[in-house]
Amino acid sequence: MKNIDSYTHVRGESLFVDDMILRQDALFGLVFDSPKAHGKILSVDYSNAEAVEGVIKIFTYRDIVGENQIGGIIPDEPLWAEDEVHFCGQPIAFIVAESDAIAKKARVLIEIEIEELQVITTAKEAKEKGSFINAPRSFNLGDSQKSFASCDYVFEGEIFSNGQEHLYLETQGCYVEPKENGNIKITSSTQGPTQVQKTAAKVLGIPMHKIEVDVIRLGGGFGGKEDQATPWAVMAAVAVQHLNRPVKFMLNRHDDLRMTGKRHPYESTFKIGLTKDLKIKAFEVEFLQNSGAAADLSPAIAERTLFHATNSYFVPNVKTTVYSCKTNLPPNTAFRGFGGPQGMFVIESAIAKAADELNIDKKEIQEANLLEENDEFSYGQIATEVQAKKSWFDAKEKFELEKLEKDIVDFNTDNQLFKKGISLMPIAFGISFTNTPMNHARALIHIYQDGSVGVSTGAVEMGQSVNTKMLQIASEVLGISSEKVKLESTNTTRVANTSPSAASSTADLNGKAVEMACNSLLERLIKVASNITASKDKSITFKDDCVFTGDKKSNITWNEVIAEAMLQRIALTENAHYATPIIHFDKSKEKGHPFAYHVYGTAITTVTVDCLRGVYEVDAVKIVHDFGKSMNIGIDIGQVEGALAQGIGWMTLEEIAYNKDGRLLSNALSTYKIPDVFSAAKIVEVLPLETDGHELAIKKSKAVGEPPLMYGIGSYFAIQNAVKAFNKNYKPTYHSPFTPEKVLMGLYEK
Ligand code: LUZ
Ligand code: MOS
Repeated sequence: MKNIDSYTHVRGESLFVDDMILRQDALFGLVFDSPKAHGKILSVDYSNAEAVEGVIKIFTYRDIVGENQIGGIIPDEPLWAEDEVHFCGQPIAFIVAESDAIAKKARVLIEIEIEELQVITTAKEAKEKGSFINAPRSFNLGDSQKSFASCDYVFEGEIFSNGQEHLYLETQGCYVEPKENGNIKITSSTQGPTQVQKTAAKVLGIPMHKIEVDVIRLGGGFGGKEDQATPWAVMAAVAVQHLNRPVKFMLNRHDDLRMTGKRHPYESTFKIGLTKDLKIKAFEVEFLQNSGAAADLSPAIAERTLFHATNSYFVPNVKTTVYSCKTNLPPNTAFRGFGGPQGMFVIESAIAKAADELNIDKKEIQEANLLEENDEFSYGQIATEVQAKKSWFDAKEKFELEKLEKDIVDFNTDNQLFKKGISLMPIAFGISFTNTPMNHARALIHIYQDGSVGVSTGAVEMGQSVNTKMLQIASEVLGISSEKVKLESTNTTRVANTSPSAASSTADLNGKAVEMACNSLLERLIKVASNITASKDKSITFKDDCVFTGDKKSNITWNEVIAEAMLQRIALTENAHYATPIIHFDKSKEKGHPFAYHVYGTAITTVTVDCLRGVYEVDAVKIVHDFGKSMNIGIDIGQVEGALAQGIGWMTLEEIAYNKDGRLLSNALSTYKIPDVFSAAKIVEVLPLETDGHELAIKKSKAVGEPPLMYGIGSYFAIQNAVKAFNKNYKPTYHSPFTPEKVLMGLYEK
């Protein structure tokens, strides 16, 4: 089944926040933000800005009726700064005017005096100065310290991975309208409607039931709208509370880049110990996460880094520690993979370093340590239904690795100025929110009396096609055609208390709830149908909009059954709640079974480096991926392709740069490069691994949003291998992104 939004998408008819028709008296918002990364606010003079004709009001923390607090995990972040600022771009005030242009004109007239304080921009600096978000976390398995003594080889090193800008096509934004009796309706481009509702209620000092949050769809989220869509919606809501007029607030690209957090940069140090037969016996890492100026989701992201620190390998002795380091950057936040990619890059680098030192191929170490059935992860979960080896050997065989390698050797022998490189990248990614209480969802299904069906869930459509999957489930379970089913917007008055659409878990959690609700409806309808057809309940099924008795199609239609059910006063609405069974985690011991299951796969990446210019092309990425039993292979392969491009971008081109004063230098698309059509892999081949799927995955179709991003890590090592083929003196470093500048330096390193 194709994406249900494709028709309106290609015609430009799909609605986003920015397409909403505004009330005639609507106003427009704009943030005034800190020009300094750290300091005391001595004075702010709004008088010239307020005098601009068409400026209605400039809001500050003084206008907040409830609490000036938006921190989700830790209450450490004000909506608007009070007397201190902690990052460039930190919101201080909110200008509401009759137009965007007027607000912009007013913004430059605000005068601020700041007494500057010391600025920290790197995690290392923060650690040296003892500047942390919270206490460090540590996972332990076996005894790494003791095991190093009995290792044949021990290597140490330093790793850096840079942040990443989400660059959703649609910037952050919202439209907020006053309703009667102080009620407020927020339309927001958010992955977390409940987070917006809850935070708005707290800041406005009103109960949650007075706030309705509606989400039509997002033009991309990638984690950037899990927590960080909230402040903008809350600011507009504060203005609506005071002015009783609608406020629209879309960030322009420049403001969005400057004010929002990104993927966390990590600085890490590792120690890896191996035996002669290349088994990794011990592994220690200290991760320094650059969290930015407030917690946001950093503690949860740090935790996921620890969960994925050994990727798809079994290591019997592990000690991993992560520090969430407080710096004067915008609070960094969720980004597809949620700390997992940063963890995996470190162990892949450690293995690469060991292979370099031992003068062997990296894949020999990788292959010798792949997870097997019943291996234990450092956090106590026992690996089952493991596909690490199967995907690895399938990839080698089906994509003819030996031939690929030989072609590369031949090419490199024949060519002086172009060199090719290849690498293998296995993945194992845990599915579930690592915070167990978040793993739940609900669905509300109405069957209307004409037989058409409306489905509401907590799932947010952000281009990942989750609505298509929800529709597929409803139509399959009820046995009706997809035209009979409509997906409603995501709305807090229809489905309440939702977890954000995140953690690759949205289709699993919400899909299971849809399945349960539809099954309950079906039970009732089967009774009605069995009466009409005078046959036993057990023999009744619904298919193709008709009633079947046994295997025989009856002449009774779905619509007739619904009409009869109405006459019999049968409830045609159902609400279901799903909470993932089995999972648990004990933070006091750092042990448990946090994930419903893991997703596996292996990618083979080949690249060509232009050794005069340092530029490179990704020739091909060939992937064997564990979809389980995909319920929509077109959508799922689309997710693999998109995630791969994003992962390659993170590893190669995308370079976030702040100066020493904490100002974002890569603040436009002229200075921040994401992969375009020319730098995307020339060939992407995706072969589904043949497996039975997993019971806890919706229709046995495994989660697919985040895991394939980490295939992109393969591009880093493929480029390294090409550089090595050109320059025997090249000393590999593990400092991503591997930009053309760095490649060029490596090519001519003496
Ligand atoms: N968000 C979250 C996530 O709140 N918890 C998670 O475990 C998670 N994992 C991946 C992406 N977003
Ligand atoms: Mo996320 S990184 O919002 O799944």
